[in-house]
Amino acid sequence: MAETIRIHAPKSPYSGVFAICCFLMLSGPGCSPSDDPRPDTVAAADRVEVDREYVFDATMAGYRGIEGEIEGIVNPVLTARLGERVRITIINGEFMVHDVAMERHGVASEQILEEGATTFVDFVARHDDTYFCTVPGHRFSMSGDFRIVGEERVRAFSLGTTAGLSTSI
Ligand SMILES: [Cu+2]
Repeated sequence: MAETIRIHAPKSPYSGVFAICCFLMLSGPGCSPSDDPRPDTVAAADRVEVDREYVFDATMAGYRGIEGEIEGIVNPVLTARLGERVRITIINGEFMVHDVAMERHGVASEQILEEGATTFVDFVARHDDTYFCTVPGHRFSMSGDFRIVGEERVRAFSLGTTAGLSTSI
């Protein structure tokens, strides 16, 4: 049926769109799983676009970067430009309660317990800050700096492990 529409109404700029819409409507429910077990709020938040995302393996030894320029670095300095939407995602590296919170931005993730569980915190970068685990006794080893950087500033890396890199700030 959709093919008939395309062939007999080729001059209308809308016919193609209409055919595509029909196709999507017909094929949509079949392909996309609609039985997402997560609550709507989490699923919706998950789909929010962010400008910058950092991913950590979280253990009592600290937040260890998993991807990008923070890979392998424990409690690295995170950076963002003013106004950017930032996400910090943590993956639990052990069976212990952890979370991640921003002291000044005033946001905190949910707490996770199981190894391999994941959660995140989203915020708009407004000022320098500190990220940390709110579980009592954890902040000592699980915290790091978050810094706003400008156009002229090279992204800061970690405090210790990349001290050899020449980052001009
Ligand atoms: Cu913790």
